[in-house]
Amino acid sequence: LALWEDVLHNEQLIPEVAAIAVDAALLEGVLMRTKEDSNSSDVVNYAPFTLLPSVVPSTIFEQAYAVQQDFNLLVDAISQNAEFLERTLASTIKVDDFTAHLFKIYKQVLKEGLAQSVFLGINRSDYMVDLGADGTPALKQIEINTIAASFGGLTSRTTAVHRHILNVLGKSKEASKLLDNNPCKGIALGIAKAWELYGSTRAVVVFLVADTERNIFDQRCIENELWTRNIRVIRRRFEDVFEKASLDNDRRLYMEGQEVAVVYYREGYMPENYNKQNWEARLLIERSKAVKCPDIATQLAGTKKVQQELSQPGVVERLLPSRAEAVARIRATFTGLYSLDMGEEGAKMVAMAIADPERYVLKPQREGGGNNLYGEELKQLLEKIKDSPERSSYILMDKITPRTSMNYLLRAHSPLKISECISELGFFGVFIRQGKDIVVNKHVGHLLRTKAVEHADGGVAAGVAVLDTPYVI
Ligand code: GSH
Repeated sequence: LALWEDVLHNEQLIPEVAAIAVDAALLEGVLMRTKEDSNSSDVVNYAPFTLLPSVVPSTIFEQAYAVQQDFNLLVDAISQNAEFLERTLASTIKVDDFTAHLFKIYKQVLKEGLAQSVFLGINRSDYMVDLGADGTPALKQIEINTIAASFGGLTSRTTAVHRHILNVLGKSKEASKLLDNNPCKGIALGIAKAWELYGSTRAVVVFLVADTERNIFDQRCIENELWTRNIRVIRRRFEDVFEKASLDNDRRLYMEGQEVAVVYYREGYMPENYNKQNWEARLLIERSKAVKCPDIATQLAGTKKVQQELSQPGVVERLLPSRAEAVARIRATFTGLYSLDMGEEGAKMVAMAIADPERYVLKPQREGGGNNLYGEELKQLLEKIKDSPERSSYILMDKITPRTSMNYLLRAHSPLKISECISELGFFGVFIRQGKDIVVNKHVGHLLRTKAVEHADGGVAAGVAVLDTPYVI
C-alpha cells in the first residue's frame, strides 16, 4: 500500500512532475473554473487532482461495480412507490421546507397524472472503505446521488493524466494497469436513448444549469457527446424556464419555440437553487411531457431520510421482492443508519450520539456536500434540538474509518504540499424505464475522489476533494 513511497518523498522530483501533471491535465481537458475565476468566462484552470493514483482493493472495486445495477433498480422501485415515499418522508416534510416543497410538487403531478412514461435515472453511488475494528476492508455506502451526479465528464479524462504521470516516473507497467473509464459516454448514451424514446428528432435536450457554473467543462463533455450524435442541446436556467417556457395542450414542453425532449438537471438539488419563480419553473417541467433526469420522485428517492429507512429490516426486501441476491448485495454496503424522529427510539439515538459524538455523522436532507456535522459540532447541535421536532430533519450515520494514504493534491492557486488523504469511490449507473419495461440498466463507469483527512466532509464542487484515479490491486 505504500505504493509510491519512492516518489512521494523525493523533494527534488515532485515540483517537476507536478508541473508536467498540470500541463497534462490542461491538455486532456480536466478543467474547471476556480473559485477565484468563476465570474470571468475567459479564465480557466485545471480541475484539482491528485499527483498519484490511489490504491483501491480489487475485491472492493468489483463489489461496488456489481451492486450498481441493483441500486439502479432500487432507486427506480422507490420512485414508483408513492405509499413508501409518503410514509418515509412524513416526519421530514413537517420540519424540512426544501423536502416539503419537492414533495408538494410530487403530489401535485401524481394527482394530475404523469404525462411521460419514460424515466431516465443517472445515479452515482458513493462509498468509502471502512477498516472496522479488525482492519478488514469493507465497502460502505455514503450516499446515492440521484440528481446532478457530477464529474462523470472530467473523470473520463483523468485516467490519461495519471497514466502520463506514471509513464514519466518510469512506471509504465503500473500505468498500463489503470482501468479505462468513460462514464461521460455512458451518461450521454443514456440521455440520447431517452431523447430517442421521446420520439421527435426536432426536439432538444435542455441542460438545466446555474448562472455561473464552475464545473461547466464536466457538463460540456456530456453535451458535446450528444451533439456528435446530432442531438441538439441548449443550456438554460430556471429563470429562463419561468420566463420563456410553456406547455401545449398535450403538455409538450416548449422553450423559446423549441420542443424539449429531455431536461437534464445540473441544478435544483439544494434550497439555494430555488426562489418562488424557480419552484414554478420546476413544477412546469415536472408537469410536462419532457423526460426529466431525474423526475421529482427519483430526486426524493435520493434523500437521506429514504437512505436511513432502507437500512431498516425488511424494507429493501419489500421494495425488491423476488430479488434476494440483489437485496443481499445492496445490504452488504449499508452501514448503521438511525432515525432521529420523535419518540423513544429517536431519543435513545440522540442520547447515544451526545455521549459518543466521535462515532457518528449527523446528516441533514441536503445535497451538494459540506453540510454534515461531526464531533463537537454534532454534539452541540443535538443538545440544542434534542427535544424539538427539528431533530427529525436529520439522520445519524455510523462514522466510517477509511485507511489513509499520502499524496499531493494539485489545486490551482494553492501551494504544493504532501497530505494525508482519504478517498471516496463512486460508481455511475444509467437506468431507463418505459412504462413497465426496463430499457436500460447499466453500470457506466467510476469516480474516485480524494481529500485531506482534516476535511470530514465535502466533494470537488465544494472545493474540498480532488479528482483521482483508482489503482486497482
Ligand atoms: N452544479 C454542479 C455540476 O453540475 O457539476 C455541481 C453539482 C453537484 O454538486 N453535484 C453533486 C456531486 O455529484 C451531487 S448533488 N458532487 C460531487 C463532488 O462535488 O465531488
